[in-house]
Amino acid sequence: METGSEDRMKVYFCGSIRGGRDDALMYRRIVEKLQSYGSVMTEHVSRAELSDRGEDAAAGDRFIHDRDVDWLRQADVVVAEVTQPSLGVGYELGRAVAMEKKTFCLFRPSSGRILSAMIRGADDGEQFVVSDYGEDEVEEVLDEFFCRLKRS
Ligand code: 6IA
Repeated sequence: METGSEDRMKVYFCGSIRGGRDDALMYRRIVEKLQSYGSVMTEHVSRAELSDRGEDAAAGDRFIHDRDVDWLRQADVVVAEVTQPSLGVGYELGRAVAMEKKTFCLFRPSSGRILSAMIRGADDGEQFVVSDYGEDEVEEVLDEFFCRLKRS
């Protein structure tokens, strides 16, 4: 049975904004799946209408930074799509490690890119996990991660 929204797992999702919006549709799919496990604090990252300028007339960069770091602090789990390189996502992942958050990174080798050693090399198989996936299997890979998370 679903409990009140305050009891739901808080998921912090990271995806490129100013690093480039090529994977915005994949972010949408990931966020939709994540919403079946808990409440996604950074749902805006997956908005198709958000451009790589990532501008918000009402909020300056300091506001965005401070609010996001605060959300990160409150998160139960961090999920990042890391195929499109993004300074902001790399920064969030570094902060997540420092905060000892359970973190799951998703990378698509079919992009032809090679993931940064600082992300791939941070995989410890438990607290920080990097998983390669193909376009068709993202929901399945997320299911496996959250299944393991529930058991731990
Ligand atoms: O360096 P990047 O812009 O690619 O960094 C992207 C990451 O930083 C995302 O995972 C976000 O959590 C965070 N981030 C960067 N810019 C914003 C932002 N801009 N709003 C929220 N989080 C951000 C304003 C967008 C607004 C119009 C909805």
